[in-house]
Amino acid sequence: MKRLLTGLQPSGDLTLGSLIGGIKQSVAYQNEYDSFIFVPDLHAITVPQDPTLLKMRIKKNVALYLACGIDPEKNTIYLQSENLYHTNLSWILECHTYMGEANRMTQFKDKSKNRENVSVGLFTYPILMAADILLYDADFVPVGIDQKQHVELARDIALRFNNKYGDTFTMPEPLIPKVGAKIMDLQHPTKKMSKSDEDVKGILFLLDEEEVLRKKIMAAVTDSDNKVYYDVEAKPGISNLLTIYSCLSNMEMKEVEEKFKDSNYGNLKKEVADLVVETFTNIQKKYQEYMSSGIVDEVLNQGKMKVQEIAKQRFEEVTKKLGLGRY
Ligand code: ATP
Ligand code: LTN
Repeated sequence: MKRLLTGLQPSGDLTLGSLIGGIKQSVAYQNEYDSFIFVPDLHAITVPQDPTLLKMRIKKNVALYLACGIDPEKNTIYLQSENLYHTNLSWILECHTYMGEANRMTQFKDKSKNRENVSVGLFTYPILMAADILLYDADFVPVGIDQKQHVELARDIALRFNNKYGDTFTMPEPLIPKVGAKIMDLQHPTKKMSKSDEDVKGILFLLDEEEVLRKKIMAAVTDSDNKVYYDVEAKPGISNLLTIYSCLSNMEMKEVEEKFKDSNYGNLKKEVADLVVETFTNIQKKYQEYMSSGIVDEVLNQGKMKVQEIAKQRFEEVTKKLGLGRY
């Protein structure tokens, strides 16, 4: 059975973008693939975090995975920091990554812009991500378009390693959603909706209350032409709303365009808001149940044992090939 693996950083509360780019695809494929979903908490500390908030968000992420439909019977769910092999393998992969390659990562360029005291961890972040993926022989990695370059780096490192030391790592493939690969900020529709942005007016958080969601959607930035159709270049705001509707209704974009072709912007926004509220309210109900039960710790304990075993074998194979250690 092919393996699928993904993770969502606990660097902020999860958003509609996290749901569509990361979680939804994992849910869709969980019957077909051996599925792994984890919390990359070590990735979160590449930028400053409040320890109390971080601890809370780690648990929240897992409860949200479950509430969004990740079935603990079909998925291995675990924390990155509870398996030391991730960072051990990351070091080895760093020693097989060229500075030129790491320098080309556009996310680092974006995230280090206008920030003081950028950490070395933010720079090496994609290599830790490669370790997350290669440690478990993942065939498919569901991510939004912003992470595609990182999965490609993992492939390049795997290929180099395999060529030098013999077949070791599986070549991972990114799984990018056809629609919704980049959900845009409602206030700045040419910019990705990102959970760690300070200005939250354009971000739909999975745990936002109904009133807040409606307010944010009704205030979404559009244009003045008052015709509803999909054209990312000319109408980024409207195209984003249509994309959100298409992803949450599972309707093709053509059908969505047809449905709204005679609507005004107010109507479109109201229908998008209804659908978002319905989807999020369902998630929130389940989330509350999972948070107040012991299931989060239960699944994490099970996941931890399983992944440590898998990772140990892979790591020992790697160290042996490299000539490290004594045996
Ligand atoms: P940060 O702002 O901290 O960088 P993020 O929101 O960009 O966070 P994560 O939540 O860790 O990133 O991303 C989890 C997954 O969701 C990744 O696969 C990412 O590509 C995807 N994702 C995040 N935001 C969006 C978005 N706006 N549209 C589509 N996919 C997204
Ligand atoms: N960098 C990713 C989170 C992440 C990830 C991974 C995703 C860390 N390791 C491995 C897929 C596979 C992000 O979305 N910000």
